[in-house]
Amino acid sequence: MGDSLTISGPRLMARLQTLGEIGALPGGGVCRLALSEEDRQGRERVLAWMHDLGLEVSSDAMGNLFGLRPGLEAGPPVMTGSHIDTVRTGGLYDGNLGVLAGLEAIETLNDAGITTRRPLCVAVFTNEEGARFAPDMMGSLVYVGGMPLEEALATRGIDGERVGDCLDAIDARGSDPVGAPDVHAFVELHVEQGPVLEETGVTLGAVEKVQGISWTEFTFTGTSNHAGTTPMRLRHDAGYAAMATATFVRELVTRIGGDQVGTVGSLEIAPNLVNVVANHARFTVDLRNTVNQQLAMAEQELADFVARLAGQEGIQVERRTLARFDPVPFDPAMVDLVEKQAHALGHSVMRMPSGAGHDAQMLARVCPTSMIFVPSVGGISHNIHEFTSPEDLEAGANVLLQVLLALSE
Ligand code: HGY
Ligand code: MN
Ligand code: MN
Repeated sequence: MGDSLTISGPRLMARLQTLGEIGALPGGGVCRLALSEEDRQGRERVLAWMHDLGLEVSSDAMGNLFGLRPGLEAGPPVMTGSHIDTVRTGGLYDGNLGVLAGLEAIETLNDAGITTRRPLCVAVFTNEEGARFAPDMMGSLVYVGGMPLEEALATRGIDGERVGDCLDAIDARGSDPVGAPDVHAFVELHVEQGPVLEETGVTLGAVEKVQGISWTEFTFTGTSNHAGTTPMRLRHDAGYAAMATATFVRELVTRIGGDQVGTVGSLEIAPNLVNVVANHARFTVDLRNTVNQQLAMAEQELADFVARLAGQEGIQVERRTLARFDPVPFDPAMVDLVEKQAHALGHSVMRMPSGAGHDAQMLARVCPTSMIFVPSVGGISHNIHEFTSPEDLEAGANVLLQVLLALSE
């Protein structure tokens, strides 16, 4: 059933553009931080589309949203979806594509008058990015029971606000419980956010796993002092120590090689003045690898470096783990299904890991899961110039439709 069905590319593009207007940045791109006013407006827009499509809408205590399309039979739904929160310099597609392609698949089935055997569900997971409130994938992690709800609600963001208060501020705290989902299977369409598909000239990715993620926040405390009068031997320079650590991270990941990556993406030093030795530095280190044992080795080398540096520079060190997820393999049968449906539609497809974290890695804890990737032009994402061609978006959404149909029969 539904082999000849195709989604409407223009309708999908129109929704992506409309949603992209919420939180639009002056020079292009989107800023829709989790649980912000822009997130509230984005949720409202998506909920309106869910209602327009006749879906049964619900939300849980973590603010995750669900649009359910009943099937001929009751029972656990086949689920798709993603997130609509973005980083500060987000694009049109990261997360948004997975949600809106899910709605597009539903509308295509509505137009064709097709009711699937199993129910279908489109999910919008809260705070996937983790850019404001760590860890990332927080909403889906709580949804699958991987993080206690109370712990998530008590989490303070980079602005000091609590998740629970921010959920309430945008009236997003739903009534459904979290922690024991009943999902038949989950498949997420997402932009690759890397260069592999484009460099390889392949249209689609059948994602086999998500690499391990390690986020640590370091706070260094030294002694502020006069930049001119303080001999180097008497300095306890928190700013130097932070930047020495950032340099070490680059050297470490270069030495490890393979899939190892490392990023110092946020850094603040105080008092941040030209003629004062910094007494405070707070920064984050994002380490990732597809091989957990190598990731653990990188974490250990970083810890050892910081301990040595603290002794040499005479600074105090506090550290906080913001996120730590092992690599997650996806269900081989689901990866086969994505590959098969891509081939059936005549698209080139390759098996690959995901460099980015995704809600799918959390759903994989409770049901068979995989992902469909489409190329990112220039391999860029978390950048206002993020772009994927309409043709590739359409190809990905059509494969999503066929995978959902195959899973729901
Ligand atoms: O950090 C990530 O990989 C994702 O964008 N949250
Ligand atoms: Mn994403
Ligand atoms: Mn992202």
